[in-house]
Amino acid sequence: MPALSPTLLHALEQAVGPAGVIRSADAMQPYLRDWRNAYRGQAALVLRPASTDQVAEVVRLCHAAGVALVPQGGNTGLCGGAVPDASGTQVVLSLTRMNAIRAIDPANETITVEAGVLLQHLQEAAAEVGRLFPLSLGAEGSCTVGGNLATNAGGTAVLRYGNMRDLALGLEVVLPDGRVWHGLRGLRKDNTGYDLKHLFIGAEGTLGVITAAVLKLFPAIASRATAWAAVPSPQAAVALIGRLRGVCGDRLSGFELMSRQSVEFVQRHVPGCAERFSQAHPWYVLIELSDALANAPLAELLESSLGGALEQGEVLDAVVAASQTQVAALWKLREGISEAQNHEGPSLKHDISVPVSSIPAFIEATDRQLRAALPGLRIVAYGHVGDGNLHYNLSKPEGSDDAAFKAEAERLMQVIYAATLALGGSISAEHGLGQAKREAAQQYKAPLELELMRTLKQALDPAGLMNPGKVV
Ligand code: FAD
Ligand code: S2G
Ligand code: ZN
Repeated sequence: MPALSPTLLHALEQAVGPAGVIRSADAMQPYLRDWRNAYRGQAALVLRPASTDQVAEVVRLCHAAGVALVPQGGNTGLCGGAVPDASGTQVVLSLTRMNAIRAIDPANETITVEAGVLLQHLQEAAAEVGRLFPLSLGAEGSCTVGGNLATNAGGTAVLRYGNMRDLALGLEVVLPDGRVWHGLRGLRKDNTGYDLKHLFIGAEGTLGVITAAVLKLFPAIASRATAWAAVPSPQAAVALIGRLRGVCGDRLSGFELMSRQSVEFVQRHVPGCAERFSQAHPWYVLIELSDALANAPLAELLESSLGGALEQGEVLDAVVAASQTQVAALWKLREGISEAQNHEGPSLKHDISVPVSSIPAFIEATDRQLRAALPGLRIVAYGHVGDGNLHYNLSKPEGSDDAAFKAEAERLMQVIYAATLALGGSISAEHGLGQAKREAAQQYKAPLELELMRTLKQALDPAGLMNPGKVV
């Protein structure tokens, strides 16, 4: 298919202005591959519009010319959803220039932001008015609000605040034909028919371009306590969640499980992540309590809860962080896993969820099957088990060949996803489907669900120009 016609190219450049056009092959490169370099593509053009009107004009022009668009935020997605295909005919639409915070309403506890605002900047803007925007994840310094909404991002505070879907009240969206849906309402109650925003949240750019959002704000955190504990098993970790929720209620704002393998990778590749205990243990949990009440006795609450767990054998060792430096070091241990995996060869990622109570059964059954399937396999199991979400990632046997390991991906994936479905779980808890899991979704989602998804796609994007090849 030919590149863009000179007429279209000129009209697009007119639409976004010289600062919004990236044409040279070199300058386009960062937009054509994902964070992990796992997905690469080609593009006819990269555009960086500065306003909703510019986005609408670009979408209208491309829709009229039959040119496909790939919306892109921070490009930290882990399913190749923001990467164009290899045809060189698609236009990447980067929202990163649309980074204005349009309004903050502390009394209504809402903030209105454009899609290109970085998650970290959103968190800072909320803090400046004495509020909290709770979404938090390892990529928060690079990912954007538009991408967070499009992937319905989760992260480490879901067990208390929910995922991005739960944090959004209103959206502004440019539809696949260029019309703008002005849905930026900051209402907690609006029962006037279908809740349209939820069509675009989690749609990964396949139903429209999110250009702005009204998001919820929460009371700022005035007290926080963080602990690192060694546990004998996933069963003990799940029992500990129950114990903590029983004692602390929704003050429990973080509960992350990490296998010994995960921690060893981080200690090997991330500076400043020393061993916490006198001996190695099979599993670790990172626990966080938080409260809007100043001087809440959270450290004492943690110490007494963990003391009881120690007596019951649910915990083998534990330390409550005594300073902000120690808190940061513990979170660095957790957030460093994603990066550390990259130094150990290909990381076959599986972002699964099962009922919290089924986490132990999933790990036990799947570990056993995989170790039989590929002796020496290194299983990097960790994540947000408070939400039943496990990052069950695989690294190659030490010293083995990358390509040979990648060739096992499909066979190992089938074992993992079959075990997930057998426990009533999902093959994608928080990262979405993108291009990485589009085929697996065809295999593992119910036919009726796939039919309904295609019906929605056909209704909203009949020309199939919005991020084709992703999700459905
Ligand atoms: P991109 O990667 O640019 O795009 C992601 C998808 O959204 C693509 O399909 C794209 O087409 C679409 N899109 C982007 N912007 C728009 C828009 N404005 N309108 C419509 N569609 C759009 N994710 C989690 O959920 N939880 C985690 O804990 C987590 N941890 C991570 C840790 C690391 C180190 C890394 C690298 C990633 C992690 N992620 C996690 C994945 C990723 O950060 C999230 O999916 C994030 O929401 C992607 O945001 P982004 O702006 O980078 O989106
Ligand atoms: C996390 C990152 C993805 C991965 O760290 O919580 O979402 O598997 C993950 O590296
Ligand atoms: Zn995660």
